[in-house]
Amino acid sequence: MSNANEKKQAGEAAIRYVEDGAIVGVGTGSTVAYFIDALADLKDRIQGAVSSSEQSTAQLKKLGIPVLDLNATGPLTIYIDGADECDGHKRLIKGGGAALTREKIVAAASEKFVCIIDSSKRVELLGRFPVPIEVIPMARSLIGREIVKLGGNPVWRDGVVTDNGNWIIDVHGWQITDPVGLEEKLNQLPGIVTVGLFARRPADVVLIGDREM
Ligand code: ABF
Repeated sequence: MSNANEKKQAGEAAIRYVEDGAIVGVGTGSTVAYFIDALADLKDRIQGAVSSSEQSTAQLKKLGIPVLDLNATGPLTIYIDGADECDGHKRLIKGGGAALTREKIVAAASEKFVCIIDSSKRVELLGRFPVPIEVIPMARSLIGREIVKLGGNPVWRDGVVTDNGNWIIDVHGWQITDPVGLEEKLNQLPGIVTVGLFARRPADVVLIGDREM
């Protein structure tokens, strides 16, 4: 099956986790776009959505799904999002779409994180996909030097500014045997806003196509 078909299957299968009356946390990316399309069919049965990016907000609003402020909603029961890589412990690399900061915020506010992917994202060891890191612009070179000390090859995603006005560094060359430890080590570095490792708080459910991992 093509990646696009698997993404569509996963996006549509995630609907089964949306309960009546829910406020749904919504991620970003092409797989999530399929989920948002499917969510539109339920829009009269849910209160609305909390979005993780301007991109998803635009699609939600175009389909008539109310977009709500996380400060007004309180904790969410469900968060649906994609990923760039997923290991056997449901730990993820995310941020290929440059939305990692708001994605991590909405995931942290949600009781259940359902990750929707195609089979090409499933890996045994995280790191083949370069780890996105959102940084405060003035800290780009400082963080780059720190990443080199940690054995990575930092590449500035030139020309990309996140919804929060920050920059992205993509880290190539890591074979991540301890994703939690690496996430915690990077989180300490001044200038880093968000690390694209979702390992301290992994997904709760992973759908590969329409199959639960
Ligand atoms: C988003 O989903 C990002 O974190 C990740 O980069 C992206 C995956 O994109 P796609 O679903 O288009 O493969 O949440």
